[in-house]
Amino acid sequence: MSVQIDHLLNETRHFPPTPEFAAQSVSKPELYTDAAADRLGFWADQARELLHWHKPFTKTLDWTNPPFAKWFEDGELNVAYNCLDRHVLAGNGDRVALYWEGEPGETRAITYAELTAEVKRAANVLIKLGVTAGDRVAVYLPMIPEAIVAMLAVARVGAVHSVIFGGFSPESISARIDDADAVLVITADGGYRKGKVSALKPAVDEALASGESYVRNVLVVKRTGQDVDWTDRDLWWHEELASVDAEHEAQPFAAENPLFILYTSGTTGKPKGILHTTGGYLTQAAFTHKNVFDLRPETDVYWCTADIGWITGHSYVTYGPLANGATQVLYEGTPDTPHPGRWWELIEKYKVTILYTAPTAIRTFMKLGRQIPQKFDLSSLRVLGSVGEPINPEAWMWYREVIGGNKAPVVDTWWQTETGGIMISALPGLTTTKPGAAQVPIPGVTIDVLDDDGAHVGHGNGGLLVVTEPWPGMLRGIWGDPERFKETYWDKFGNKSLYFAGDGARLDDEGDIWLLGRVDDVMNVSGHRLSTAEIESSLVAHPMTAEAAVVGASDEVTGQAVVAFVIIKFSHLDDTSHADIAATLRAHVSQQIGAIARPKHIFIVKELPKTRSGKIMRRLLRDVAEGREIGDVTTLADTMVMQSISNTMK
Ligand code: 6R9
Repeated sequence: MSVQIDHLLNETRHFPPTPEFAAQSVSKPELYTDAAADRLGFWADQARELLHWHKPFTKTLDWTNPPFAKWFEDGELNVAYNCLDRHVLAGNGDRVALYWEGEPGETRAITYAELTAEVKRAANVLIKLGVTAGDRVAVYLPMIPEAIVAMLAVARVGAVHSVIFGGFSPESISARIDDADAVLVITADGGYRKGKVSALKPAVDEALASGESYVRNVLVVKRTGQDVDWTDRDLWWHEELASVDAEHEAQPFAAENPLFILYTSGTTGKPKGILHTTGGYLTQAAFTHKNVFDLRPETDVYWCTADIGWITGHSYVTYGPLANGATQVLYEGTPDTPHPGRWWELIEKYKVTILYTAPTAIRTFMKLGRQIPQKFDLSSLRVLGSVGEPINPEAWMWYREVIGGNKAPVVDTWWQTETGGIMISALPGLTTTKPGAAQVPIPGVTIDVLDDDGAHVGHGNGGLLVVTEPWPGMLRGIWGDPERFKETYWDKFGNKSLYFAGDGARLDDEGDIWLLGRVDDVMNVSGHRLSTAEIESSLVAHPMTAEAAVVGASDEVTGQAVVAFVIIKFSHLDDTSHADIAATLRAHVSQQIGAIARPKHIFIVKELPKTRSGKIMRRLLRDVAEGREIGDVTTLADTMVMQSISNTMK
């Protein structure tokens, strides 16, 4: 980490908003002063201004039992009504909500009136299938409009969605279905990725094969038309939607009614079901989407490239943009299909004004060269956002110059599945930006950088990133595991109201925040969180493996890459080559967890470096994986182990 800090310390470029941008900024400087003067009053104002409350709240925050927060507790609202009906009632029904583009090239423009009508029917289908408020519904869909319709329909009837990323394996699907006791799964026959049809329903079938879940029905969207197996519990989405009433009146639910569970990797093997509720979450999603992207819903065309299987897809594809009545692009496929300029072609075609994407994508495009984006007219772009991992100053500058034509401000946004919405970011009309820094907490959020003892580190120093006060979009818990919720996030400093994010950060001389990456055993590969423990347990579940250690090694494009060191049982070493073993194990992890978790490299070793108490020293393995001089080995039980590992790799 010290190399990175030195490098960032040399970064002195500053980009103030242009006078024209500042003059028309959606965000006014009073946001900061108002929030500083009365933080809770500020959030209450935002909640009232940005959302429709069927029953107004009178209480803003209950924090009498930390870390369990209640926001806007006595208020009632309907999330889907806020994202749909009220825009239609306000006369904006003809505004396009989604410009959808399938990977093979089909297009659909869906207005707010049409989206509302479709969600009403889908809500009636859920009711017909016996889904009631509080029930959990799993969603396993590609990036098609029905994914958003499904989420909103679940929200509309007060049920709870658990969206499972389309790349996850049957085992990961069944673990999530079981953990949440889901009663319904919404999926598709398949989807298009990289020019090919990928199967989805067969993965759901396999996940449900044991027959032990509470799932009563599987609702299947016809996307690709491929053959699928069919059982009594399966129903076609289009047939069901056609069979129900078109009208559905949204009922209000309490502000703390659960909205969704989203699983994310932690430091142990078992993914955590992060729980979010409605009123506070939607307030923060809408507030940040409006102010961080300087949104003008009447004229902007917004595009967030995240998949709905991740939190960014929840807050900045579904909830924030639709609550704000924005027009957005939704794209099904990969950036390089059928040609490497596909994204830039879409921006030119739909005249996208706001782009929100991840550093790993930017670095991939940098590698391909600026001549590809330069073939397209990107002059409509006026705000660029980055999320998911630290953005290095080179990638930030390339994004600004090549994609933003040197005029569109870049905002680097730090947040997490747990925080629900953006927490640290420049506001493009107000903040002088610095390449590589997330910079300042958004108005109403309080952040500090502390040392291990909980003391403020001061300007110019590094430490641990902490949120010091509750915020409206905060997670309300880990599904079914309140103890793990407390231990993971709130026990670090012995003060139950300090939230420990798991990230390292540094304050520069001006007090701006620079994120430095995770400080725990969580890796960040292409902006996706993966747990070393989860991949290790998958590797040792294979009969060939005796022991395994996984580290995240720096990678030019993906930020980090999964590198595994495994000890193979003697009985398997004789007749199989190392290359074959590695290939088998990579396929095994891919099958157990999903392709994103597949190790980039697997090294077969005789021993692993361990301390005397038996802890694997991943720091040393990371040195090896990154080709560095091996660090201090004095705490190793056997100091020769590293020599032996380095020899294996030569
Ligand atoms: C939104 C999202 C959260 C983790 C987080 C941190 C990393 C996200 C970042 C960033 C540096 C940024 N992270 N944004 N690091 N700068 N702008 O990505 O949520 O998938 O839960 O990941 O991602 O390490 O702790 P999630």
